[in-house]
Amino acid sequence: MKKILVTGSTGQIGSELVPALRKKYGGDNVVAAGHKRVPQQAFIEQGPYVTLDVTSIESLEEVVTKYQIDTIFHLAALLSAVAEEKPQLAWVINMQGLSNVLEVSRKNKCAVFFPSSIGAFGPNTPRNNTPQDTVQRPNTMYGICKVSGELLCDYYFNRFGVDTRGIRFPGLISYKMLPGGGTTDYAVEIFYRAIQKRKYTSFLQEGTYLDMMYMPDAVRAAIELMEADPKRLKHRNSFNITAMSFAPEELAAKIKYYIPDFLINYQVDPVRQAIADSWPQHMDDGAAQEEWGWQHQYDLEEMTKDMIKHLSQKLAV
Ligand code: AKB
Repeated sequence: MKKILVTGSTGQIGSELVPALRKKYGGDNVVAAGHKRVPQQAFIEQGPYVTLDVTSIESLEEVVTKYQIDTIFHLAALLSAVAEEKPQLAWVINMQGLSNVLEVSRKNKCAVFFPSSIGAFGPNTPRNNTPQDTVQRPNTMYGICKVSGELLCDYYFNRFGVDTRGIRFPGLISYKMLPGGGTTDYAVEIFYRAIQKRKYTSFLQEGTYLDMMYMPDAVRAAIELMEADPKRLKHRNSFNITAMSFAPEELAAKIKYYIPDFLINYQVDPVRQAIADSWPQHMDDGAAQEEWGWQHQYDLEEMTKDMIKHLSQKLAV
């Protein structure tokens, strides 16, 4: 990786991936692309920033050729809950965007990182120890885009030799940027409310177990996969990875250790609950461990401690 483009760079993952890539490969070698959201000032100062609509193949190709890009981290996409509200828009952004990225990458010999998700699984998938290779029949627009995206990336690798690699991310927890419109967002919101208001109303019910990961692990995973020796990769799109699995009441109990008067209650959102109920509770990430040495660093304990420390500083409590 010498010249990198990150699409959707102002989102939850991009806001932390771009600085990590710039630290590793140099600020000038990482072009951050965003569309509607205004990027943080530091972000623009530390390297090139472009406004880019990934559904326009011409605009994408212009950026790739101008900056002589050889690797694209394609993060621009709508998340699960928003995609259920706007399924047609989700199909255009998530699928047309990816198809454009793959086609431009074929022509310009770029490698591609594609973030898939636990959403690529569905209600017929085994929910515990979800195997790397198993049934993938999601019943959400987000999931349909993710599983189609995995297949399209594998197609471009097998048919045209484009170096595509991907990860099925669990819910991602971070203090720098709020996620926008996902089902696992509760696991971030809860920290803000706990620190600011001492109470949180969860939109997922008690007992809803989902795979989760702290953002530093997620960012490291994306970089490590793209650095991995291709000869070791038996899979490409996409690898299961996880770090922890918990239900809302378990996260609340951990937070309560630091904020003893914190209270959680429940007002279930049927749409997001149905999405969560169709996703794995705990994936088997053995293939990622074996093929590129994946290991998480943060468990529930470590993540909660770090989130409370950094978010309290950020919110100046
Ligand atoms: C979402 O909830 O939509 C995402 C995901 C798990 O892919 N965080």
